[in-house]
Amino acid sequence: MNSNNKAIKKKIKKLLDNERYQHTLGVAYTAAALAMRYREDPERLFTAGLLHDCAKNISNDEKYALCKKYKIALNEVEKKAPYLLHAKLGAYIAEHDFGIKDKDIINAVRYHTTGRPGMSLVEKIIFTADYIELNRNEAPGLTDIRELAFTDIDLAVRRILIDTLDYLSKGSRPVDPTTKETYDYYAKS
Ligand code: DGI
Ligand code: FE
Ligand code: FE
Repeated sequence: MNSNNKAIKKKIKKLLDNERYQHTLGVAYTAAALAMRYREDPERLFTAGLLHDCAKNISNDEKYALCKKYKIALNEVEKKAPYLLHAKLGAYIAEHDFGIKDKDIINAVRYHTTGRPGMSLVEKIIFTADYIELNRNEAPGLTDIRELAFTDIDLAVRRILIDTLDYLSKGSRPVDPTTKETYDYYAKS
């Protein structure tokens, strides 16, 4: 691990509770492994993995206050579902508090929950690693999705979106418009 990632890891440990930190390390190492598989830069993906949930342990009130302070625009679903905010807010924190300049890393944090149409490889890897890392063990079909992640990342993304929309349709949580657009782009038909 390079010194930059060592420093980010230290800082992230202080921002997160232990469970979230263990998940974060799982995402970072899984993303680095996927980077090796797809000939991306593993250090770069490790950074994105470390940062993806950096805003997760901020309270809902504080998240809304920070979005207002940083002038981050919220859609109607985000106004009602504060847990979705950690992605957008995390991207801001990654850029401004951690000094990340790599737009791909910032977008990977920003879209890790909803995905977006036309994701880059870096974004697809974080989206997928978040779903399959070792501490995740509730989603159905994980064995298949984990294999797919290392054989065809686009098929993995497609399958995760189908399963996520299916899961959301069975609950009462509102679906973010970006999640729907991502589903239409990667999984419809
Ligand atoms: O922060 P994590 O828990 O590591 O993971 P995450 O940021 O991907 O959040 C995962 C949850 O987000 C999962 O339960 C599915 C849910 N989710 C994804 N898209 C949407 C969504 N929830 C709502 N309400 N609306 C969405 O569009
Ligand atoms: Fe998250
Ligand atoms: Fe996560």
